[in-house]
Amino acid sequence: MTHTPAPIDLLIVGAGFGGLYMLHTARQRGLTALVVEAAGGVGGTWYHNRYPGARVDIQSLEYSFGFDDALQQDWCWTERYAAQPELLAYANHVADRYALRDGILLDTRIAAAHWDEAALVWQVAAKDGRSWSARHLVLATGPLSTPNQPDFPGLSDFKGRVLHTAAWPHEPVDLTGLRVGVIGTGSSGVQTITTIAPQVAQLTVFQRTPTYAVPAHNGPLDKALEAQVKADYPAFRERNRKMMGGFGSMLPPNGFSAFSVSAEERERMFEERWQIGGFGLLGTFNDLIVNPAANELAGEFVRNKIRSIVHDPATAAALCPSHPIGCKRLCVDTGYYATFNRPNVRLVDLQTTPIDGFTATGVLAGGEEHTLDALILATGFDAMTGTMLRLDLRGRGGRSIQQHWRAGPLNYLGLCLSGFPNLYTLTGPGATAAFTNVIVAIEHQVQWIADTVTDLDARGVRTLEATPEAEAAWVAHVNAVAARTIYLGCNSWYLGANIPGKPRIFMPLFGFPAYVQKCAEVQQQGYAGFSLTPASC
Ligand code: NA7
Repeated sequence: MTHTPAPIDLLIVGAGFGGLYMLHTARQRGLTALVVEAAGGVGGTWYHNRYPGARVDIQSLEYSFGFDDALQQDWCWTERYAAQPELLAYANHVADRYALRDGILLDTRIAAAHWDEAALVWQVAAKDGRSWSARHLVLATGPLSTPNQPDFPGLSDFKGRVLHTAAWPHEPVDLTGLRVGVIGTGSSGVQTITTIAPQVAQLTVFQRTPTYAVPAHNGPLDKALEAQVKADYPAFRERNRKMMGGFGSMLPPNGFSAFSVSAEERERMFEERWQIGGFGLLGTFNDLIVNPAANELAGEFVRNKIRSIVHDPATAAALCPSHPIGCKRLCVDTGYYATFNRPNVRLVDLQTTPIDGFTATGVLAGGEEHTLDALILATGFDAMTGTMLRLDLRGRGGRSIQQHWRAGPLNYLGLCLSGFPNLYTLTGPGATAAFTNVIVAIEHQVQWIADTVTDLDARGVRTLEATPEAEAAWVAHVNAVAARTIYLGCNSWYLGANIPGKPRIFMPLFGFPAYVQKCAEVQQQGYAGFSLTPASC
């Protein structure tokens, strides 16, 4: 692979929130850095996911950068939960505000990155043939960035339009008056379904697994709340950083068991949080995520809501999930279940009537043809590893990432890989990002990487590489933490279970504060679990 002679300090792949903040931080530390981004603009998730109704499921006052008080004071969100266009505008504002654009190469897809053992640098090549060498490589490629396109046999027979929520066209898509099908009822499906139902002539929802959805109670941002938060934003951020998920200090979890109160009191407390909306329902009691019996009480509370909202008992029954609540990421909705009361909306339960095939004009399921003009795939992502595994990424001795991750994504601290020196994964497997307010997770990991690079430079250390022992112990730790929760109780993307053939390893770590503490300890201990190459080698 050819390369430019002078290595840059950091090559960063991806210009989402992670890549933007990594670039800004690197520059602040006096490091040279370049972001290479495949898309035509910055924003990552919020650049690609332009489907109807796309919005964040963590409150905007929390789902935003906290590293600069001037930024958080100046920026004004319009809604409690920002919609995709506003989030994309925010990403662009960050790029402009910190003059980042001259360090970002758009429309350029990285194809390969090979560790050069002689020069101790990464040789990185783009698909278009351009190449760079870099002392450190940061994969800010996002945990949910490679759309899952299931292999539906016969789909090409369908002559209507096929869209994927995560690769939505940039030009307006007018579904008015059309017969539309949606496959998938995760967060993207739920948001799409509720938004398009009033516009389309007929909506057919193909559901494989029913979903738990709690109300967002979205609306214009409460100005009094905004003023209150902005009056001491740094302390608000600090409180959030102490929360398990890096958010939620406005509605902290209760510190007692679901079994410590009477059935009436329990119901009242669930109801109180249902009325507030959002993920806080899972904090009604302190054992909902760790005790299956307690979890079942919360699940039954939501199922009772479904039965009370949905008029047709058969449809309500089909919409009721049986897996533990929270095991798949909870959806935060705006009238999802009530949508099934509309006369133009029909639920097809793929558990009882699986998809048999496609015709030119529709989907065949359960011996019936569902006639469609357009089909929307809301089928999620090859999460956490999919984007990295599509790179020609080779570490020491030419070992590929595909070989290294054959049995699952080995990593240390959710940041580094043995055999891949000076490589960092942002929001990757082994880190807390999937369970955390991702911007808070990004800020922490970026600071850790920047601290590490500057510290190693000061000490004359040229390479940092996780040991295989530390890596194995870390993956075991992540899975042991998950085993103490309800998270192993369903087929989620956390477990790789949504992709046929993907190794079943629990990928995200639960618990942000303990993770932050562990990462700090590793630094304080002189990079315990890493081997370091001094400058003389
Ligand atoms: P998700 O949450 O992975 O949801 C994908 C949905 O698509 C889910 O209902 C899947 O059913 C369904 N799916 C996937 N493959 C198939 C096939 N082959 N047949 C039928 N149905 C299928 O992705 P989202 O984009 O909604 O959300 C991803 C994250 O973004 C979310 O967790 C938030 O963090 C934001 P399954 O449940 O696998 O049976």
